Order: sequence, then structure tokens, then C-alpha cells
Amino acid sequence: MTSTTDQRTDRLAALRHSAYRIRRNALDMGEVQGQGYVGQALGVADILAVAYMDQLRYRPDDPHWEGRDRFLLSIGHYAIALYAALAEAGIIPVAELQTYGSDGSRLPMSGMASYTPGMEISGGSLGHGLTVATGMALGLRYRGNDAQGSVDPGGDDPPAPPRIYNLLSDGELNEGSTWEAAQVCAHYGLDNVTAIVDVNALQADGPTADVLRTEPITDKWQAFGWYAVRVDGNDIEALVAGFEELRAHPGSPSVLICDTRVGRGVPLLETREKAHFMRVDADEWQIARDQLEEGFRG
Ligand SMILES: Cc1ncc(C[n+]2csc(CCOP(=O)(O)OP(=O)(O)O)c2C)c(N)n1
Ligand SMILES: [Mg+2]
Repeated sequence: MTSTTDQRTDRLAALRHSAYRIRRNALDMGEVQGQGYVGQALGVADILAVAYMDQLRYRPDDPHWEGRDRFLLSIGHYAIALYAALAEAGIIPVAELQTYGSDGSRLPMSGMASYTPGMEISGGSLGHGLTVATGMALGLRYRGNDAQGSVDPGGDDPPAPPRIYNLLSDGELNEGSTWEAAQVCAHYGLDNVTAIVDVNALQADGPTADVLRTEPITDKWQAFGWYAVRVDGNDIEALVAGFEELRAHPGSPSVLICDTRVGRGVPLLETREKAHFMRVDADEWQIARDQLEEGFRG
């Protein structure tokens, strides 16, 4: 018989493999365009692996299922990361990633809800994700979400109300609208809202610490009435534990603050100077894939 420890070890190993494939998917898409927000995608791959392959409830063949957890990507420029995860989750075919950013593709370079299955909102105007999450959570509450929307009649999902997740960036902590939404969530005790902050310490104009200081991030969320946990966002085990801790906390919204590294898993890209939007030479993509595989296989 398999012990609980063995099961957890297997679960973490499967998630590490998913994170590897998400990174692979992102590199493959990056190669199609020769450039893009590849560094961010590599940085959040572990978060997305744990979210999509361990935490979120959804039906891959029915992206609009009422009982699904909603994952809102307010950072429209991170679309490449989400596509990589949606492919890993079986919501879009892996082969379709080759159309990334091309005319007529369902996978535009900035996230568009009307184009892509599983893309809940059109992000890109930074600072709006948490405001939409707040409205969705209130809407679900007023609709009596737990009675109507969340029970999966055909499946064996537990009948819990849908959760709303918002992945936001450290740059979005500079937006007043983020903090307005944070106040509203806390005021209404929206404990089905979970914010996930990608603290990659970077923005388009340079390091976040130079553009507009956001620290101490945990203290700020706590002061706004949120249950806040900060983890190494590139540590699968810490992420799983963090999500579990948030889930077990009722009565207030919760936030997982994730410190990540841009380009994580590909040394060639971890050390790029212009990391916000990367141009990668044609012959470097295979080097990147090789480095990724080498790091994963250990
Ligand atoms: C409201 C708004 N202001 C400015 C921009 C332009 N912009 C696009 S990405 C970006 C950087 C924001 O920081 P972050 O998301 O942390 O960047 P990254 O980690 O991807 O480098 C900015 C300022 C925008 N999209 N929306
Ligand atoms: Mg950033």
C-alpha cells in the first residue's frame, strides 16, 4: 500500500514535470515569434503548474462550466504563460501553440477573453484583475453560487463554491485600483478570492525597487485585511503548502505572495539584461530547451 508520504512525493514530482512542460511550451511559443515575455512565463511556470494541475477545479472540455474556479490573468502580457498552462491542462491543444501570435490564431500576444478558451478576462490594462475578481465574487455570492453553480452533478468534485483567483504582477501593486479592490474584498469578507502576486522584482522600466517601491508587501496586504502568505514561487512544495494554507483560512480574502526569478530554469535567459521583453536569437532557442531539460533531469 502507498503511504501518504509516497503519495505526496508522487504528487510533487508530477507537478515538477508539469512545470517543466509549461516552460517547454513557453519556449516553443517564444520561438514562433522570436521574442516575447518569455522570462515571465518561465518565472511563473511553477505557480501555474500548482494552480492548474493541483488546485483549480475545471473541466478541460467545458471551459465555461458554471462550477469552475475562475483564474483571472490581469497581466495581459503574461498570456504566453497562461497558454502554456492551458495546454498542459488540456484546455487547448499543445499543437495549437504553434499558432501563437499569428493572424487568425486563438492565441494573441496579449490575453483576450473572447479569443481563447480558459482566458477569463482581457488583461493588459494593468491593475484591473482584482477589481474584476471582486465583482465576480460578489456576483457569485448574490446568485447563491454554492447552491447553483458549484455542484458537479456528473462528477465527483466536492460541492464547494467556486473560487476566484487573480494572478497579478508586482507592477500591479503600483496601481491604486488594486488596493481599492483589496479593501472591497476584505470589507465583504470574500474568502473565495485568492490573489497570487508574482513578485519577480521587475517592471518594464527596470527593477520594481527603483520604479516604485512595493515592500513590505506582506504587511500591506495584512493591513488591508487579507490573510497573506509569502513563499518561494519557484518551489513547488512551498507553493502547494501555501495554497493549502490559504484554502484552510476562512472569513477573509487571501493572497499568496510568490517570489520568482525571471527566466527561471534557463540560465541563458535568467541572466538577460533586457528581461521584460526578450529577443532571443534563432540559434538560442534550442540551447534554451537543452538547458531547461538539463536542469530538470538534474
Ligand atoms: C495601466 C497600465 N499602465 C502601464 C502599462 C504599460 N506596461 C505594460 S507591462 C508594464 C510593466 C508592469 O510591471 P510588471 O507587470 O511587474 O512587469 P514584468 O514583471 O512583466 O516586467 C507596464 C508599465 C499597462 N499595460 N497598463
Ligand atoms: Mg514584475
